[in-house]
Amino acid sequence: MSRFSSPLVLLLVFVLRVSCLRTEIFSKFRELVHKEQYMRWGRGDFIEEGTIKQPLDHFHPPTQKSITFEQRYWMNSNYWNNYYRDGPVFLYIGGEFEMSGDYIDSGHILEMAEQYRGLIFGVEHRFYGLSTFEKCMDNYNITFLTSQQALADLAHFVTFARKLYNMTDANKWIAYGGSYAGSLSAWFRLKYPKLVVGAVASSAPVEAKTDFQGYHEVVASSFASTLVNGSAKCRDNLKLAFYKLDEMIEREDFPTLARDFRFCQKISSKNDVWQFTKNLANIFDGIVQYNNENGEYSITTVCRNMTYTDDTPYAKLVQFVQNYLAHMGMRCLNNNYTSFVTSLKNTRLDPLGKAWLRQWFYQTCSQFGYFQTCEANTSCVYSTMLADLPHYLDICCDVFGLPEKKVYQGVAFTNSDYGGKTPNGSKIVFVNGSIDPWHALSVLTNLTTSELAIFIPGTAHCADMGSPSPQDPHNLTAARWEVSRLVGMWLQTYYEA
Ligand SMILES: *[C@@H]1O[C@H](CO)[C@@H](O)[C@H](O)[C@H]1NC(C)=O
Ligand SMILES: *[C@@H]1O[C@H](CO)[C@@H](O)[C@H](O)[C@H]1NC(C)=O
Ligand SMILES: *[C@@H]1O[C@H](CO)[C@@H](O)[C@H](O)[C@H]1NC(C)=O
Ligand SMILES: *[C@@H]1O[C@H](CO)[C@@H](O)[C@H](O)[C@H]1NC(C)=O
Ligand SMILES: *[C@@H]1O[C@H](CO)[C@@H](O)[C@H](O)[C@H]1NC(C)=O
Ligand SMILES: *[C@@H]1O[C@H](CO)[C@@H](O)[C@H](O)[C@H]1NC(C)=O
Ligand SMILES: *[C@@H]1O[C@H](CO)[C@@H](O)[C@H](O)[C@H]1NC(C)=O
Ligand SMILES: *[C@@H]1O[C@H](CO)[C@@H](O)[C@H](O)[C@H]1NC(C)=O
Ligand SMILES: *[C@@H]1O[C@H](CO)[C@@H](O)[C@H](O)[C@H]1NC(C)=O
Ligand SMILES: CC(=O)N[C@H]1CO[C@H](CO)[C@@H](O)[C@@H]1O
Repeated sequence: MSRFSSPLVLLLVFVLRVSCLRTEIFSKFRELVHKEQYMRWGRGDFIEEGTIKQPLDHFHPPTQKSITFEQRYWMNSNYWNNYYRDGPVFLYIGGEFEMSGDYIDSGHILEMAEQYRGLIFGVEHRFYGLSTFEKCMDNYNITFLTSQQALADLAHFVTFARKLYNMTDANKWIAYGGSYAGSLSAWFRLKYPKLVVGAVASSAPVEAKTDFQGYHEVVASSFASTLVNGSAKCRDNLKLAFYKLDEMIEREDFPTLARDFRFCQKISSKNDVWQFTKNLANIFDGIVQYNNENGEYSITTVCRNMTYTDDTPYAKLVQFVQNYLAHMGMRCLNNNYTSFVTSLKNTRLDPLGKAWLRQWFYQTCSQFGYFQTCEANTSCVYSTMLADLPHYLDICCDVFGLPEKKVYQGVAFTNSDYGGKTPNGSKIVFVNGSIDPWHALSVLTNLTTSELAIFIPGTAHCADMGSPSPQDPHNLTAARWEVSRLVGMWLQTYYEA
């Protein structure tokens, strides 16, 4: 199993998987973060794996021809107080990634399971990992990849698990998740208050938004934040470097750009240029989003590299990107837009369960938007080539046949169904870090006495979900304490709206 592999082996695996999609850079980084965290904190608990049969469509009565699929789940019962059979149950909700038992073998959720002697379940999200089925990726079946269906899967799972383990109302459930799965956690409590007594929603972008300018605005302020060794100079130098880069693009000085940024192939269209600027943005986005959750690259390293005394900002950027590519084992930067779109259109099922880009792109086109633009009237530091919202919308149309109007409608429906930044729920805690670009779409203020916000200065995406470490800033430790305290309080209450 992956938990025993060495970092070197893992890196080799990444190298082999290099096909350098636009977001491939981002996925590699995300995966690395997860593995590093796991290698550092995994407990090696005994984890059981199982599957549950789910209907593809929960909202229409089943017929002879109704499609079902097997959804994977994992269980960690090492801390469960099952002697009296009244222990609480933590439901770790899977998001847009392949899940595994590793996810319920480390992190704050384990501390809470230990503290409250709880059982932990982890449930993989439909259409990700191996919770898939033959032909699920075609343009018809993928329309059942919605957050509403995912919540119904969870509701079915809770009912199933209660029966299987002979649980009663004395076994109180807590929903738990981060990022998109953090939104699911909040929404699960909102829509199914009789199944979970409370929810922890870490870095949850509960507001859907088509033109998500805020992401790159937070990235800019994170590079300027002295809490994490950023500075105004660092942010400004990045901006100057990208300004120069835009000038070169304007002049069509592609030979120089190709040499400086190690292009894999010649730029052959305006779309490839867009892909190139997106690739660069992805490098820095990953570093900010996972700041200090990954060993090598952080805002500290970027800002050190971007502010030393010699050289122009552009030269510093070139140097940094070259270092980064070498570190990630990438020989070159693949800016082939056509191959990117082709891969999004690929409906073949990945037998290894690693594929997630097509699925996630579908979810953004149909429900969430979240398109991370870089408009000139914002503080975004990157190339303004990325300003192009219509470009993202074209991809939705081209790949899934979803015209612009449908994208906007989907986003509006999501906000009306769940309530955007003011979900009308109770016993939900929203945890956010000031450095994390996603906090711009989350709940940052207390909405009511039981819908609470914890805002942690200086931390990145889902930092509170990690295992406690002596190096943690005081405010992160305090946030975990507060989450545990609230969970403890909710466990004393009844199931209620
Ligand atoms: C959807 O998935 C089912 C089950 O695998 C498959 O039989 C069907 O061909 C797929 N596509 C459509 C359009 O129904
Ligand atoms: C649940 O109860 C049934 C019937 O009493 C029993 O056979 C079964 O072993 C129990 N399951 C668990 C997981 O305790
Ligand atoms: C800031 O830089 C110092 C020195 O490199 C490092 O020890 C510290 O962890 C950094 N702080 C943050 C929040 O990244
Ligand atoms: C840039 O960052 C890399 C990676 O941490 C580091 O090895 C290198 O020394 C840095 N360069 C400068 C000039 O700070
Ligand atoms: C880009 O990718 C497409 C589709 O995979 C391929 O046909 C084309 O040759 C590639 N272009 C370059 C310049 O490599
Ligand atoms: C920035 O400009 C875009 C159009 O380019 C517009 O839609 C958006 O509202 C503007 N944003 C702000 C903050 O002014
Ligand atoms: C919020 O939910 C409560 C209880 O379900 C309901 O009574 C109330 O009218 C709702 N408020 C709004 C603004 O929708
Ligand atoms: C929310 O309320 C709690 C007290 O219940 C307080 O400690 C916390 O600082 C508040 N959060 C915000 C973001 O104001
Ligand atoms: C952490 O919170 C305390 C208040 O509890 C505050 O005084 C301090 O400035 C915060 N630390 C950081 C790094 O923001
Ligand atoms: C960027 C941002 O929205 N920051 C806000 C985060 O939440 C705190 C506490 O509510 C506000 O003071 C910040 O303005």
